[in-house]
Amino acid sequence: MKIPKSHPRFESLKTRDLIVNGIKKGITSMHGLIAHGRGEAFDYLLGEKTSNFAKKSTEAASWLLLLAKNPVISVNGNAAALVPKELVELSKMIPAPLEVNIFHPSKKRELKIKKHLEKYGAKKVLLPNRKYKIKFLESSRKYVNPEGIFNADVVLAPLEDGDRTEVLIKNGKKVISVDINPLSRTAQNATITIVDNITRAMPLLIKNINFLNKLDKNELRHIIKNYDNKKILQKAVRHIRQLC
Ligand code: PTJ
Repeated sequence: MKIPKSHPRFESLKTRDLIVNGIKKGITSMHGLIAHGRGEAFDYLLGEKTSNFAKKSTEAASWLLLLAKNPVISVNGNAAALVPKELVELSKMIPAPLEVNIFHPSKKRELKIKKHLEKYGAKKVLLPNRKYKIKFLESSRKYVNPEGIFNADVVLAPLEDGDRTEVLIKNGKKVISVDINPLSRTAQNATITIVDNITRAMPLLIKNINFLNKLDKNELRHIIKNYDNKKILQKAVRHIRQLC
Protein backbone atom coordinates (compact mmCIF):
# COMPACT_ATOMS: atom_id res chain seq x y z
CA MET A 1 0.00 0.00 0.00
CA LYS A 2 1.34 3.44 -0.90
CA ILE A 3 0.89 5.78 2.07
CA PRO A 4 0.08 9.36 0.98
CA LYS A 5 2.63 11.84 2.42
CA SER A 6 -0.26 14.05 3.51
CA HIS A 7 -1.52 11.36 5.91
CA PRO A 8 -1.29 12.75 9.47
CA ARG A 9 0.23 9.44 10.66
CA PHE A 10 2.64 9.11 7.69
CA GLU A 11 5.83 8.50 9.73
CA SER A 12 4.17 6.00 12.03
CA LEU A 13 2.57 4.07 9.14
CA LYS A 14 5.86 4.02 7.22
CA THR A 15 7.64 2.61 10.28
CA ARG A 16 4.92 -0.05 10.66
CA ASP A 17 5.58 -1.06 7.07
CA LEU A 18 9.27 -1.59 7.86
CA ILE A 19 8.33 -4.15 10.51
CA VAL A 20 5.79 -5.88 8.24
CA ASN A 21 8.42 -6.03 5.47
CA GLY A 22 10.91 -7.38 8.02
CA ILE A 23 8.54 -10.29 8.63
CA LYS A 24 8.03 -10.86 4.91
CA LYS A 25 11.81 -10.94 4.40
CA GLY A 26 12.21 -13.42 7.25
CA ILE A 27 14.34 -11.15 9.45
CA THR A 28 11.72 -10.11 12.03
CA SER A 29 9.79 -12.57 14.19
CA MET A 30 5.97 -12.47 14.33
CA HIS A 31 6.37 -11.46 17.99
CA GLY A 32 8.11 -8.38 16.66
CA LEU A 33 4.69 -7.01 15.67
CA ILE A 34 3.52 -7.12 19.27
CA ALA A 35 6.74 -5.50 20.49
CA HIS A 36 6.32 -2.79 17.87
CA GLY A 37 2.72 -2.13 18.91
CA ARG A 38 3.89 -1.66 22.47
CA GLY A 39 6.56 0.71 21.25
CA GLU A 40 4.04 2.73 19.21
CA ALA A 41 1.81 3.14 22.26
CA PHE A 42 4.66 4.48 24.40
CA ASP A 43 5.84 6.74 21.60
CA TYR A 44 2.34 8.21 21.46
CA LEU A 45 2.44 8.82 25.22
CA LEU A 46 5.81 10.56 24.86
CA GLY A 47 4.51 12.90 22.16
CA GLU A 48 6.46 11.15 19.35
CA LYS A 49 9.41 13.50 19.87
CA THR A 50 12.93 13.15 21.22
CA SER A 51 12.85 14.70 24.68
CA ASN A 52 15.68 16.48 26.46
CA PHE A 53 16.22 13.52 28.78
CA ALA A 54 16.66 11.25 25.73
CA LYS A 55 19.20 13.70 24.29
CA LYS A 56 21.13 13.55 27.60
CA SER A 57 21.20 9.75 27.58
CA THR A 58 22.24 9.72 23.94
CA GLU A 59 25.16 11.99 24.74
CA ALA A 60 26.25 9.78 27.66
CA ALA A 61 25.81 6.68 25.50
CA SER A 62 27.99 8.21 22.80
CA TRP A 63 30.78 8.73 25.31
CA LEU A 64 30.45 5.28 26.76
CA LEU A 65 30.72 3.76 23.29
CA LEU A 66 33.71 5.90 22.36
CA LEU A 67 35.55 5.16 25.62
CA ALA A 68 34.82 1.42 25.56
CA LYS A 69 37.65 -1.03 24.92
CA ASN A 70 35.48 -3.68 23.26
CA PRO A 71 32.09 -2.22 22.36
CA VAL A 72 29.56 -4.30 20.45
CA ILE A 73 26.17 -3.66 18.85
CA SER A 74 23.65 -6.43 19.48
CA VAL A 75 21.07 -6.76 16.70
CA ASN A 76 17.65 -8.45 16.80
CA GLY A 77 14.89 -8.83 14.22
CA ASN A 78 13.13 -5.54 14.98
CA ALA A 79 16.26 -3.39 15.05
CA ALA A 80 17.45 -4.94 11.76
CA ALA A 81 14.13 -4.12 10.10
CA LEU A 82 13.83 -0.57 11.43
CA VAL A 83 17.36 0.86 11.28
CA PRO A 84 19.72 -1.35 9.22
CA LYS A 85 21.53 1.55 7.54
CA GLU A 86 22.13 3.32 10.87
CA LEU A 87 23.33 0.13 12.63
CA VAL A 88 25.94 -0.38 9.92
CA GLU A 89 27.01 3.28 9.90
CA LEU A 90 27.35 3.33 13.70
CA SER A 91 29.33 0.10 13.70
CA LYS A 92 31.86 1.62 11.29
CA MET A 93 32.11 4.93 13.13
CA ILE A 94 32.77 3.71 16.68
CA PRO A 95 34.11 1.13 15.47
CA ALA A 96 32.18 -1.81 17.01
CA PRO A 97 31.17 -5.15 15.55
CA LEU A 98 27.55 -6.00 14.85
CA GLU A 99 26.43 -9.24 16.48
CA VAL A 100 23.14 -10.96 15.72
CA ASN A 101 21.52 -12.07 18.98
CA ILE A 102 17.82 -12.94 18.88
CA PHE A 103 15.32 -13.98 21.52
CA HIS A 104 13.12 -16.26 19.38
CA PRO A 105 15.68 -18.84 18.24
CA SER A 106 16.06 -19.46 14.49
CA LYS A 107 19.31 -20.20 12.69
CA LYS A 108 17.61 -19.27 9.41
CA ARG A 109 16.58 -15.85 10.73
CA GLU A 110 20.06 -15.20 12.14
CA LEU A 111 21.56 -15.76 8.70
CA LYS A 112 18.91 -13.59 7.03
CA ILE A 113 19.62 -10.74 9.46
CA LYS A 114 23.34 -11.10 8.70
CA LYS A 115 22.72 -10.96 4.93
CA HIS A 116 20.35 -8.02 5.36
CA LEU A 117 23.02 -6.02 7.25
CA GLU A 118 25.63 -6.94 4.65
CA LYS A 119 23.31 -5.58 1.96
CA TYR A 120 23.51 -2.26 3.82
CA GLY A 121 27.31 -2.34 3.73
CA ALA A 122 28.31 -4.30 6.85
CA LYS A 123 31.70 -5.92 6.28
CA LYS A 124 31.56 -8.34 9.20
CA VAL A 125 28.50 -9.53 11.10
CA LEU A 126 29.06 -11.88 14.03
CA LEU A 127 26.75 -14.78 14.84
CA PRO A 128 26.29 -16.69 18.11
CA ASN A 129 28.78 -19.46 18.71
CA ARG A 130 27.55 -22.47 20.73
CA LYS A 131 30.99 -22.86 22.35
CA TYR A 132 30.68 -19.48 24.11
CA LYS A 133 28.03 -18.67 26.71
CA ILE A 134 27.33 -15.77 29.00
CA LYS A 135 26.55 -16.81 32.57
CA PHE A 136 23.18 -16.70 34.38
CA LEU A 137 20.99 -16.80 31.22
CA GLU A 138 18.60 -19.65 30.37
CA SER A 139 17.34 -18.54 26.95
CA SER A 140 19.29 -19.25 23.78
CA ARG A 141 20.50 -15.67 23.79
CA LYS A 142 23.20 -16.97 26.14
CA TYR A 143 25.20 -18.15 23.09
CA VAL A 144 27.49 -15.35 21.99
CA ASN A 145 30.47 -14.68 19.78
CA PRO A 146 34.01 -14.54 21.27
CA GLU A 147 34.85 -11.54 19.05
CA GLY A 148 31.72 -9.72 20.16
CA ILE A 149 29.46 -9.94 23.22
CA PHE A 150 31.57 -12.57 25.04
CA ASN A 151 34.51 -10.21 25.52
CA ALA A 152 32.66 -6.89 25.27
CA ASP A 153 32.80 -4.28 28.02
CA VAL A 154 29.93 -2.21 26.57
CA VAL A 155 26.89 -3.65 24.76
CA LEU A 156 24.50 -1.47 22.80
CA ALA A 157 21.24 -3.42 22.96
CA PRO A 158 18.48 -1.60 21.13
CA LEU A 159 14.88 -2.69 21.57
CA GLU A 160 15.44 -5.59 23.90
CA ASP A 161 13.22 -8.15 25.64
CA GLY A 162 13.36 -8.40 29.41
CA ASP A 163 15.72 -11.20 30.36
CA ARG A 164 19.15 -10.18 29.13
CA THR A 165 20.16 -6.70 30.27
CA GLU A 166 20.38 -7.59 33.98
CA VAL A 167 22.35 -10.68 33.10
CA LEU A 168 24.80 -8.82 30.87
CA ILE A 169 25.40 -6.47 33.79
CA LYS A 170 25.92 -9.44 36.14
CA ASN A 171 28.51 -10.61 33.62
CA GLY A 172 30.41 -7.37 34.21
CA LYS A 173 29.29 -5.48 31.11
CA LYS A 174 27.78 -2.04 30.73
CA VAL A 175 24.55 -1.94 28.74
CA ILE A 176 23.08 0.88 26.68
CA SER A 177 19.45 0.20 25.86
CA VAL A 178 17.15 2.03 23.48
CA ASP A 179 13.69 1.42 24.93
CA ILE A 180 10.73 3.71 24.55
CA ASN A 181 9.12 2.19 27.65
CA PRO A 182 10.83 3.68 30.72
CA LEU A 183 9.12 1.09 32.96
CA SER A 184 10.41 -2.01 31.19
CA ARG A 185 12.84 -4.34 32.98
CA THR A 186 15.43 -3.53 30.35
CA ALA A 187 15.02 0.23 30.76
CA GLN A 188 15.18 -0.10 34.54
CA ASN A 189 18.30 -2.27 34.56
CA ALA A 190 20.45 -0.75 31.82
CA THR A 191 23.50 1.39 32.58
CA ILE A 192 22.16 4.02 30.17
CA THR A 193 18.59 3.96 28.82
CA ILE A 194 17.70 6.04 25.80
CA VAL A 195 13.94 6.46 26.19
CA ASP A 196 13.16 7.19 22.56
CA ASN A 197 11.99 5.52 19.38
CA ILE A 198 14.90 3.65 17.82
CA THR A 199 14.10 5.36 14.50
CA ARG A 200 14.95 8.76 16.06
CA ALA A 201 17.56 7.56 18.57
CA MET A 202 19.95 5.96 16.08
CA PRO A 203 20.38 8.99 13.78
CA LEU A 204 20.95 11.16 16.87
CA LEU A 205 23.51 8.74 18.28
CA ILE A 206 25.36 8.82 14.95
CA LYS A 207 25.29 12.63 14.87
CA ASN A 208 26.62 12.82 18.45
CA ILE A 209 29.40 10.31 17.89
CA ASN A 210 30.44 12.06 14.72
CA PHE A 211 30.83 15.30 16.66
CA LEU A 212 32.35 13.88 19.86
CA ASN A 213 34.83 11.72 17.96
CA LYS A 214 36.74 14.89 17.12
CA LEU A 215 37.14 15.96 20.78
CA ASP A 216 39.63 14.93 23.43
CA LYS A 217 38.11 11.87 25.09
CA ASN A 218 39.90 12.26 28.44
CA GLU A 219 38.56 15.73 29.08
CA LEU A 220 34.96 14.64 28.87
CA ARG A 221 34.90 11.48 31.01
CA HIS A 222 33.03 13.44 33.66
CA ILE A 223 29.89 13.41 31.48
CA ILE A 224 29.53 9.71 32.21
CA LYS A 225 30.54 10.07 35.87
CA ASN A 226 27.76 12.60 36.43
CA TYR A 227 25.13 10.65 34.52
CA ASP A 228 22.24 9.26 36.61
CA ASN A 229 20.03 6.79 34.75
CA LYS A 230 17.42 6.60 37.54
CA LYS A 231 16.87 10.35 37.24
CA ILE A 232 16.45 10.04 33.46
CA LEU A 233 13.82 7.32 33.92
CA GLN A 234 11.98 9.41 36.50
CA LYS A 235 11.95 12.34 34.08
CA ALA A 236 10.53 10.12 31.34
CA VAL A 237 7.69 8.89 33.56
CA ARG A 238 6.96 12.46 34.71
CA HIS A 239 6.92 13.58 31.07
CA ILE A 240 4.31 10.92 30.20
CA ARG A 241 2.17 11.98 33.19
CA GLN A 242 2.33 15.63 32.15
CA LEU A 243 1.34 14.88 28.55
CA CYS A 244 -1.58 12.70 29.69
O1 PTJ B 1 14.18 -10.78 16.93
P1 PTJ B 1 13.98 -11.34 18.32
O2 PTJ B 1 13.62 -12.79 18.31
O3 PTJ B 1 15.16 -11.07 19.21
O4 PTJ B 1 12.74 -10.58 18.98
C1 PTJ B 1 12.75 -9.18 19.13
C2 PTJ B 1 11.58 -8.71 20.02
C3 PTJ B 1 11.61 -7.20 20.03
C4 PTJ B 1 10.28 -9.24 19.44
C5 PTJ B 1 11.79 -9.28 21.45
O5 PTJ B 1 13.03 -8.84 21.93
C6 PTJ B 1 10.67 -8.92 22.38
O6 PTJ B 1 9.71 -9.63 22.55
O7 PTJ B 1 10.80 -7.73 22.98
P2 PTJ B 1 9.76 -7.14 24.07
O8 PTJ B 1 9.82 -7.97 25.31
O9 PTJ B 1 8.44 -6.91 23.45
O10 PTJ B 1 10.45 -5.77 24.39
C7 PTJ B 1 10.68 -4.81 23.43
C8 PTJ B 1 10.82 -3.46 24.10
O11 PTJ B 1 11.16 -2.52 23.11
C9 PTJ B 1 9.53 -2.96 24.76
O12 PTJ B 1 9.83 -2.35 26.01
C10 PTJ B 1 8.98 -1.93 23.78
O13 PTJ B 1 8.26 -0.90 24.39
C11 PTJ B 1 10.27 -1.40 23.16
N1 PTJ B 1 10.10 -0.90 21.78
C12 PTJ B 1 9.29 -1.40 20.82
N2 PTJ B 1 9.41 -0.70 19.68
C13 PTJ B 1 10.35 0.25 19.91
C14 PTJ B 1 10.80 0.13 21.25
N3 PTJ B 1 11.74 0.92 21.77
C15 PTJ B 1 12.29 1.86 20.96
N4 PTJ B 1 11.90 2.03 19.67
C16 PTJ B 1 10.95 1.26 19.11
N5 PTJ B 1 10.59 1.43 17.84
